[in-house]
Amino acid sequence: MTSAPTEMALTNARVATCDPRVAGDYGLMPGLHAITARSGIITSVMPMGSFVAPAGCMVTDLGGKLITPGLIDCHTHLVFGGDRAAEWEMRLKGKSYAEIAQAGGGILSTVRATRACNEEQLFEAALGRLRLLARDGVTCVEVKSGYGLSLDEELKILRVIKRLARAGVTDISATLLAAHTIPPEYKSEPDTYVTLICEKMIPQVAQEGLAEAVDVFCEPIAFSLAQCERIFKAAERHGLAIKAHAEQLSHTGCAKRAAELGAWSVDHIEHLAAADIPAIKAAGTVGVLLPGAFYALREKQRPPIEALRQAGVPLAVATDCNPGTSPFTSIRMMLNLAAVLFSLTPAEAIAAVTAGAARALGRIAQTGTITVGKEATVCVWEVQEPAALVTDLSSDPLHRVFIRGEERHA
Ligand code: DI6
Ligand code: FE
Repeated sequence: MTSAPTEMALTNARVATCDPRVAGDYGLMPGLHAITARSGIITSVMPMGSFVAPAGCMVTDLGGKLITPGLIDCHTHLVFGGDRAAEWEMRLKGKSYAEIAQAGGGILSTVRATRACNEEQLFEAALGRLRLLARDGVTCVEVKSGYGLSLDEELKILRVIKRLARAGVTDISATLLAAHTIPPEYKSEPDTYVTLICEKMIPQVAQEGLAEAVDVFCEPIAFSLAQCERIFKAAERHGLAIKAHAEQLSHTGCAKRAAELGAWSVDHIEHLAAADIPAIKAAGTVGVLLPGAFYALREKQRPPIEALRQAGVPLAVATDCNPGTSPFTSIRMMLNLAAVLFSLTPAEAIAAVTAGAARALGRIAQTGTITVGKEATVCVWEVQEPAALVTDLSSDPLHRVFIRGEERHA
C-alpha cells in the first residue's frame, strides 16, 4: 500500500453507497459525485458541480467509473493444511458429506493435515488464498480457526490469522471456532472438550486478544444445542461476540437461540424454520448465506429467503472458503450463486457483501457503506451497471482499491 494522503478526493464517480438510507437499488447517487476523505475517513459525498478541491488534496479523477464500498467476506475458514481432493472424488462417486465425516474423514482429515503444518506453512497457504479474495475487491475478511481442536493448535491457527492481519492485504476479523467438530481425543467424552473450550480456550483467546468472536457448528454430527449454549455463555462472560453455523444440514434450533443471546450472525440457515425468524429479526442478527457450500454439497433445501426478506432480516453472503464444502476464493462467484440459486436480486446480493457483511462482523458503524464518518474503503469498478458485478463473471472489472484512503496495490 502507498501511504494515505491526509486529504484525498475521488472525483467523477458513479457512487453506489449501499447505504439503505439512500433511496433506490445499491444506494446509487444520481449523476457523478466526488468522495472526499481526511485521514482515511469519508468527509463528504457531493455532486461534481459542488466539488472544489481543497488545497493540498490528492485528487483522483475516475472518469465516470463505479465506486462501491470495499467488499467484505464475513465467513471463511482460510487457514488449513492439505486439500480434500480424494474426498471430493468419493463424494462425486456418491458418498455423502455426513458419511465421510462419520468415517473419520471430512473436517478431521483437514485437522490432521493442519496439525502437521507449522505456522509458516499455514501462513503462506492462507496468504495465497487471501490474495485471491482480494483480487475480487474484498477489503475485509473474517477468518475462523477450527482445524486445530486443541488449545495449542487453535492458538497456532489464531496466531497465523494475526499474521494475516499484519500482512495488510485486507482487514481481518478473527473468530475462534474450536467447536468445529469433536476432536478424536475426546470422541467418547465430548462434554469434556466443551469444558476445555469454555474454561481454557475462550479465556486465553480473549485475554490475548486473538479473536473477536466465537463460532460453533451445531449439528448432530458436531455439537448439540446444549453444548453450543454453554460455549455462547462462556464467550459472553469473556466479552467475545458469538455467531453460529446453524441449521445447515438439519434443524437444531441453534439460530433462534444464538439470536436470543445476541449473535452477530447465524450462518447457512438452509433448514431455518419460519418460527425462528422473528427472534432473529428482533435481535438484529444477520442471516449469512453460503451458496458455495449449498452448491458444492448439492443441497436441495434453500434458506427461507422470501420469509427472511419479508421479515426484513439483514442478509450477508460469504465464501465459506474451506477445503471440504466450499473450496472457492471468489466473492463475485458467490454473488452470482446467491442470485441464481437463492434468487437474491443483484442489489440484494451487493448489499449482502457490503452493509450486510459489515453488520455480521460488528463493523457497520465503521464500514460497509459509503457514508460520511465511515472509513474511505472503496472499490472502483469498470462496469456499465452495478448489476454486472453479480451477473457477469466473464471479465475482471476491478480497477482500483482504497483502504482507509490508501491505495492498495495487490
Ligand atoms: N460447515 C461447513 O460447511 C464447513 N464447516 C462447517 O462447520 C465445512 C468444513 C469442512 O468440511 O472442512
Ligand atoms: Fe463455515
